[in-house]
Amino acid sequence: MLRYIFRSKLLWNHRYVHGMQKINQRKSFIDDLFSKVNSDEAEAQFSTNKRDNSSPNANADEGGTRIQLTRIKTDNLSSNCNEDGAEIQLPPNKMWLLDKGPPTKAMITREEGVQTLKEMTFYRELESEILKLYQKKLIRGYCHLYNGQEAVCSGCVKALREGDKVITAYRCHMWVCKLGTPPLDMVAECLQKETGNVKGRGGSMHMYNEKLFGGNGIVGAHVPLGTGIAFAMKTRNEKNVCVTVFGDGAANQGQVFEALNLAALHKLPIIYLIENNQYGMGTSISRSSATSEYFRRIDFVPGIWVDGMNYIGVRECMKFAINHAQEHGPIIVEANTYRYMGHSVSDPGIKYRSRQEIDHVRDTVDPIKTLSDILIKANFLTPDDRKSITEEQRKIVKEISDKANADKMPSLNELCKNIYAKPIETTVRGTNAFDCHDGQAYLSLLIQSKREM
Ligand SMILES: Cc1ncc(C[n+]2csc(CCOP(=O)(O)OP(=O)(O)O)c2C)c(N)n1
Ligand SMILES: [Mg+2]
Repeated sequence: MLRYIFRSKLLWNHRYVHGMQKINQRKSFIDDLFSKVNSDEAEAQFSTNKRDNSSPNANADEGGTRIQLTRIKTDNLSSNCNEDGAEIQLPPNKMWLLDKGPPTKAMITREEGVQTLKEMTFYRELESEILKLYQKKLIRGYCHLYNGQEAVCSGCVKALREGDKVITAYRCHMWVCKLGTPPLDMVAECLQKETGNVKGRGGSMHMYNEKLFGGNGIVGAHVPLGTGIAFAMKTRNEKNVCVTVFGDGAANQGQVFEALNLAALHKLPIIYLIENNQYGMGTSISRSSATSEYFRRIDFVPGIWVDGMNYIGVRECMKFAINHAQEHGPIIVEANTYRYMGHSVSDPGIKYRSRQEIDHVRDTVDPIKTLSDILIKANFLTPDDRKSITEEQRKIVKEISDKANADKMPSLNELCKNIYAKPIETTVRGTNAFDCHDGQAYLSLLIQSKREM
């Protein structure tokens, strides 16, 4: 029934846009979509972007963005389990300038699987809590949520070795925590409390720790920085890599190509990890990019496309990429993923795409669902366990949120520290940076100084 309503709605919208002539073509496309999604080896394609009718890209010839997300095969899973864990057949990676790629099969143990499921559930719940804090006006300024992309961060961080570094853009909450900052400090930073990761100075976009060089707000600008980190590693003869994470939108920046050139020239130990979440703000990849095959955009740096909704696939791909970068130099990894929320908390996220599109991705290839399906099929988990994990993580998140919220804001004196290496004069013409907030006091000071003149 749902399938029928959904299909009718899409056909109805389409009638206005393209006319009757294309309906038959569209109908068979949607049938095709569902028949693929219903099978485990499905490649879920979706095409509903409302504003994409004018796209010059051939990808959009069905009237919208075509989102390609892959589901993992779980049919024979229970028979592929032993005491070491379950063996998973991974969807094939696409490759560029590489003879060999990541393995097509990989193991996951019960312990790792359940732990990762808890962790991804935790961050999904935590981001949703952060949205609530923003809606209550407790978080101010920019705030970008990661819901839907969890498997990319989890899989990547699992593959890192001691000493490897990461730099990312502003969608950094999960990254900063996974790389060592306690979630309480991250939430406190979003709330700009003195207990926050950078003592309330940075907010949601600017957080750091020993392994993470930020949280960076300017699109693409951290890509040369990541390249510099890899350059430092190489010059110091350290046997480590820098994972430089950026989006599909940032991938079109000129400085990215300059960085790629330098990285290839110097054979730097760097992985350019592109989180292709299908949109840069309200613009879909088919409208922004002449080719959306980000992993093969440049003919002197190899690349791999990986299903970014599948933790195990990302983990294996990143292990391969790390070895490659260490041995041979730069490599691009494009993780195909999806963001459920709007671009930032102030974007409802449904003006440039439909709710059906979001629901469809959530229902078919969600990374948490994908992993829990695998664990259930492997008999590592029951559906009831799955429910209790969500409840348990929700409780932990609420405790963290309440605790962070009860912390103090930094004092004004504290806030102005460390802006200049040498503190500026505190008093200038009888006033200072803090006394001007009271308009009346400022005015009387002004009047008095005029009288004295
Ligand atoms: C140099 C620069 N241009 C524009 C912006 C505004 N802006 C912020 S995020 C964004 C889209 C980036 O999209 P993408 O790289 O795909 O990352 P995502 O938000 O999807 O994670 C834009 C244009 C900016 N912050 N910096
Ligand atoms: Mg994007």
